[in-house]
Amino acid sequence: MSRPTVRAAVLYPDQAVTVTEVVLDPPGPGEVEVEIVAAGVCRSDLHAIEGHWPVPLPAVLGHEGAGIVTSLGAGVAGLEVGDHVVLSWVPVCGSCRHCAAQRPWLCEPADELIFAQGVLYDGTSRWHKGDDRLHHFFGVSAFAERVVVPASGAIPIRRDAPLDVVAIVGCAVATGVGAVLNTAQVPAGAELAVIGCGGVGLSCIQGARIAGAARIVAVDVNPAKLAIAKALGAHDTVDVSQTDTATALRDLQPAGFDYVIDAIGHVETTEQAIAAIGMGGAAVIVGAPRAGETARFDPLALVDAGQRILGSNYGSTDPRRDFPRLVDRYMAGELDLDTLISGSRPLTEINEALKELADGHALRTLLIP
Ligand code: COD
Ligand code: ZN
Repeated sequence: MSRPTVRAAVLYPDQAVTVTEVVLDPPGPGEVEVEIVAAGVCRSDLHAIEGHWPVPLPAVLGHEGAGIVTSLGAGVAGLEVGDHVVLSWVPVCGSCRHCAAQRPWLCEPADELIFAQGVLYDGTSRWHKGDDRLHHFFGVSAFAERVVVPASGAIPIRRDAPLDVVAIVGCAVATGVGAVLNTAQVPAGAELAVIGCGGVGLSCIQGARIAGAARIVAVDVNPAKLAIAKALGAHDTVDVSQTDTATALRDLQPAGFDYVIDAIGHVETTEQAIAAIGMGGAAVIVGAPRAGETARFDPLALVDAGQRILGSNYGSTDPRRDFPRLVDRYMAGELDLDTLISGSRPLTEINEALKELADGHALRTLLIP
């Protein structure tokens, strides 16, 4: 009997992304199969293509998506065929020390197997092309018609939410809103700046608006992104295409900010974020640099001013707790997801979608299989 194939976007070691028919094995114990309704294109997909991080290749790309459960592997509890799910790129083991300590975003086996090796929990992959094994990407591989993921990575949400909108909850929105509400726990009245207004940075701005921040300053090099930041709740915007970010932020707020979020992850933007915090402030590092890069800061100033540098991994998100809440906020009109979605394309146009993100024309493009 021939094995079932699905259309998927594969990143090959020569860094070409090709949409092709691949074999998807059925879900094993503790896994589920999901039919993808929509998948968002994130800057981290570009990082993988550009080789900034070590990623096992070839791999079926994509880490932000939503769909409908089509089949359950043995022993899966808490999910049913037909459930609407948003996919999580930290499909937790549920029993390591970080999971036990309610820090599922730091799940150790997810890091060691799912990220580092591009396989599922039994150490193997469900993806094949001919005799070759393809890897999973971030345990999601959303750029495909159907996927197999650990059941802990398929988060059930209410059925009246549009799957082709809430798909972006799984990365951009969880990462950005979570950095503000979970990692930094920004209180009402705080003064805050966000460097970088892509899908993630704009989600930070929305998190700050929800938290009741008294001042939200958006920083970008792209005026179009700054206009969207303003519409989503920024009180002030700073175009740093011709000026230094740290100086511009000091001019705007000489005493420094309570929180400055780096939603880009260049060494310079991380250093700028740390330089722009005030007494008792915190820099929240959301964007990740290329593997091996290091940033500099003045430890004496940090100690004198009682400041903190916080790394925010996945917005310190507990997907089972936070995804349904984020979807509820969208449905209640408290969180704008529609503005973050700049367009949609068929999966076959993935390279066009990647290009429009790289050249700054897109925010989130949805790929529809
Ligand atoms: N100064 C100000 N703004 C800048 C600068 C600069 N020097 N350079 C670029 N920008 C702006 C761009 O104009 C753009 O608006 C924005 O920064 C970047 O937006 P996107 O849409 O390209 O990026 P996002 O929002 O999709 O992703 C940003 C991340 C920082 C999350 C991502 O790149 C990253 O580093 N991820 C690693 C951390 C992580 O959580 N990874 C896992 C999944 S995302
Ligand atoms: Zn992402």
